[in-house]
Parts: sequence; structure tokens; C-alpha cells
Amino acid sequence: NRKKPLVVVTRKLPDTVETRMRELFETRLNVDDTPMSQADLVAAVKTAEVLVPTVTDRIDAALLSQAGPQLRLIAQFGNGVDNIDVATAIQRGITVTNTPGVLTEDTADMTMALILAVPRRLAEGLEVLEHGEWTGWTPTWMLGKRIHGKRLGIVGMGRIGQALARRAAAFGMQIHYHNRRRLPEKVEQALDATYWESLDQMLARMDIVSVNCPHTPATYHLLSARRLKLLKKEAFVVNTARGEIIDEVALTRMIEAGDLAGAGLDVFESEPAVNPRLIKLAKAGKVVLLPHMGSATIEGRIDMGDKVIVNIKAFMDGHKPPDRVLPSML
Ligand code: 8YV
Repeated sequence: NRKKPLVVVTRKLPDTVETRMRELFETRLNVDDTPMSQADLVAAVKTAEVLVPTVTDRIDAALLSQAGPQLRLIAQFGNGVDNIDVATAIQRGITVTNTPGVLTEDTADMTMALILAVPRRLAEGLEVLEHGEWTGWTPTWMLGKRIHGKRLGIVGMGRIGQALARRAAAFGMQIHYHNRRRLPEKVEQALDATYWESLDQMLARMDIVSVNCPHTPATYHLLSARRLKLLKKEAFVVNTARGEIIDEVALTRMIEAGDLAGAGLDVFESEPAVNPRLIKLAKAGKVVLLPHMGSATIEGRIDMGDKVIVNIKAFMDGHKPPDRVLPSML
């Protein structure tokens, strides 16, 4: 009967998840949820057999070079792994897992919410009421842009992109997408989605563009200043993936200049810091900003925790964990 592995968790997780972890493993939990400092992380990688980080922990090559030989698994609590230098971890013989699938629908819901909120001026409407500024209905006031019949361009047609496509189709939108690989014909037909091999060509023709790809070296500033200029002046941009995929300064400048209609952003290049110019645009009703809450549901966080536990257990039992991150995925 093997000794229980030491599992170090960097952030507070749902109570039920922590309870189950305590039963199964020797745990070091971060119960007061203060983010771990780099020094705490160094201590963690020197002692833990399993590290459970989140998007807020930087697990880079410098940190990994300090890891002791006992560290064998990094079981990320989250889908995106751009905070982890996966290639270096694997080189050092450390397995990396994530939690795909369980946050797909929640994130697609939030993306759809932004697609509705920005063109239909939801935040502005709330503001008017809260400030007691509603003087009465008029036929020409608070007019937004129609969603129905408009072209949605999805950048990254993985699980979340496809879940978004199903929602947007129900709202009468026309679905277009760009992806590294074209979807199988059957899937494409079921989604009634039009594939664009050229991202540039797709961008030029869309009314709303949603970013739903992972952040990797290949997607950093995928929506660069040059590409943003290809968009129609009346277009909106939505991002619930990672801030780094869009050149945020260029995006901000274009909305300020009226060269783009607006944006709905749940993620930012330097979060939790948000460019004050974006906040000014939010006050002006041009953008809707959310604090990285795309997957933030009670159920989703419990499901994510359960997945982390399944991955750790499989690994410790000598099996391949179900959600291994492989270099080919990056
Ligand atoms: C979480 C996310 O907030 O999974 C992701 O990639 O961005 C969010 O669902 C985060 O990952 C928690 O680590």
C-alpha cells in the first residue's frame, strides 16, 4: 500500500473538491486563497509530487529548473495551459494535464452573452436606469445593432467554438469559422458553418468576430493591428479566450477612433490590470468588460475539480491520465 502522494494546490477550490482531495491524497491546500508568490511556488515544486496550478500561476522554465525529482505531475485546474511551459515540463519528465470539456458550455454561454450585450447596448441600458436617467421611451433612443442574420466569424473552432456556433445559429446568425484544421464535413454540415482557410479574408467579411482558440506562440496577437484593420468599421470583436490573442492596444485605438464599433472582452493582456482607456470606452458604452468569468459557474468549478482528481488518480495508479496535454496540441 503506497504512501499517499503530496498534492499542492495553489488556489482555494470548491469545498467538495478539497474534501475529496483530502480523502485521497496528502494535500497542501491554499485555504485562504491568497495567490502564491513565486517563492511559494519554488517551495511547492521542490516538495510536491503533484502540483495543481491555475491560470494565475506562472510555471515557466526558470521555476521548473528548480523542481525536485519528486515532481511528476502538473494537473492544471483549467483548460488553457498558457501559464505553463509545457514543452520544458515534458522534457523534464513531468506529465501535464488540464480540464477540457467541462467548461465548454459555460464559456460558450458567456461568449453569447457578450455577443448580445455589446451590439444591443445592454450595459448602457442598465447604467441609465441605475443612474435614474430614464426619462421615457422614444422611437429613436438606445438603438443597437441587430444580431439576427448577421455573420459571426469564429476564430478557433474547437469545443467552445462549436458550442458557440450552435448557440449563435439559434439566434439566426450565419456561422463562419477559421481553424488550423478544417472540421470533418459532417460536423461542418451539422453546424451549418462556412470554413475560411484565410483568416484575413474571413475577417474582412464578418459583422462579429469571436476569439475561441487557445493562446500559444502561434496565436499570440493573431488579431494583430494589421488584421484588425481588415475588419469592417461596423464590426464587433468578442474575446473569452485569452487577452494575448488580440493586440489590445491596437484594438483600443481603433475603437477610440471609430474604426471599429466595439468589443466584448472577458480576458485582457495584463489581467487583472485593465487598460484605463478600455475602462473609459466601457463608460462610453463602446465596450463591455468582464473580469475573466467565462467559465465561472459553481457547477463548472466542481466539474473541473473532479477532473483534476481523476487525472491525479489515474496517474498515481500507473495509467495514462485522460487529459494529458501533448506538445502536438500546442
Ligand atoms: C479558468 C480559463 O478561469 O480554463 C481556462 O482556460 O481561462 C478559466 O476557465 C482558469 O483556467 C482557471 O485556471
